[in-house]
Amino acid sequence: MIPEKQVSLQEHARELEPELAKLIVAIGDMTVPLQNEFPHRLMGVKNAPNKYGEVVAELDSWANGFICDRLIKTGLVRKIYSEELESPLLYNESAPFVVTLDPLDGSSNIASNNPFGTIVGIYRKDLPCKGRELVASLFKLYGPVTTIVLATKKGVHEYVKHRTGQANYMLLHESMKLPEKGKVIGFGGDITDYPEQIYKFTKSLVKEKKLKLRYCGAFVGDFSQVLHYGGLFMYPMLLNKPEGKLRLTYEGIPMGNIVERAGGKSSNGKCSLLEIMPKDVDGRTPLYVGNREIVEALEKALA
Ligand code: AHM
Ligand code: MG
Repeated sequence: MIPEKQVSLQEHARELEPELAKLIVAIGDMTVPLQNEFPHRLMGVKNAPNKYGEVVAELDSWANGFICDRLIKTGLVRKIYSEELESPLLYNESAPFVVTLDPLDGSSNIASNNPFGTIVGIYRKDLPCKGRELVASLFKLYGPVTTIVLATKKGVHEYVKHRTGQANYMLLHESMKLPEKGKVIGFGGDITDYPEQIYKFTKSLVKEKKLKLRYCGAFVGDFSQVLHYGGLFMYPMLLNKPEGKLRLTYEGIPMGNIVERAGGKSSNGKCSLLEIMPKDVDGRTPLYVGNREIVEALEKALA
């Protein structure tokens, strides 16, 4: 639903508990200084790989430091778990929230100027705990326009950053729900590494159900189109990587919360991503998110 009058994120967040609203507004306020640095940090990689042994883009590493610093300065965050931190950052034991962070999802899109984003999970409890414990989760998409999609118990709302005016983010879509009929499919990983059932299922979505393949290479971008047009995004189990690529805590759970609150379904192939008790905060998971009936059919095909 598109709201009739312009409502800022600050105003709209008044429906939330005040300290949660404050944290979310602070996350929105980080956008301008963060984006101002993008042009200066498009090139280069860090010398040391991250904890997954992956090459880290200079922008990814800087964004992680910047966002962690700003989160700490809110005084509302007691611990940060980040995809780009070796170990969690315990800062203020009396602060209310524990935050998970993928500072720059889709970092291989930096060099080609394709979309990338930031994924955040907000808990009151410390990890490990199931995704059902999330108080809120959101992603920012730095695309042609910058958006925040926020999921709380009040629903899923999308805000867009305006270039002028005092209030930076304005409500764009309130109480988002996935369209009933899915239109698009996006999938990561090498198709030749897909198990037969997944390959067949994917082919049937394209050939029989006529879903259109649209893949941008950043989970945030591919997820956003599923939210708007309906369909499926997956980074499945692969023959050589049964756990897939995406991380349960930093990527799967926060986005699983958004899709489920928008009426869709998340899965690791067997159950909801929000029902898994993570054994390791850095663990990976096969990931399937989208319209409920599509994800259920996929679970069936895998059973
Ligand atoms: P990143 O957080 O290191 O950028 O990795 C996650 C990204 C996702 O955004 C995207 O869905 C996936 O990796 C793409 O991987 P691939 O290039 O293997 O398809
Ligand atoms: Mg990342």
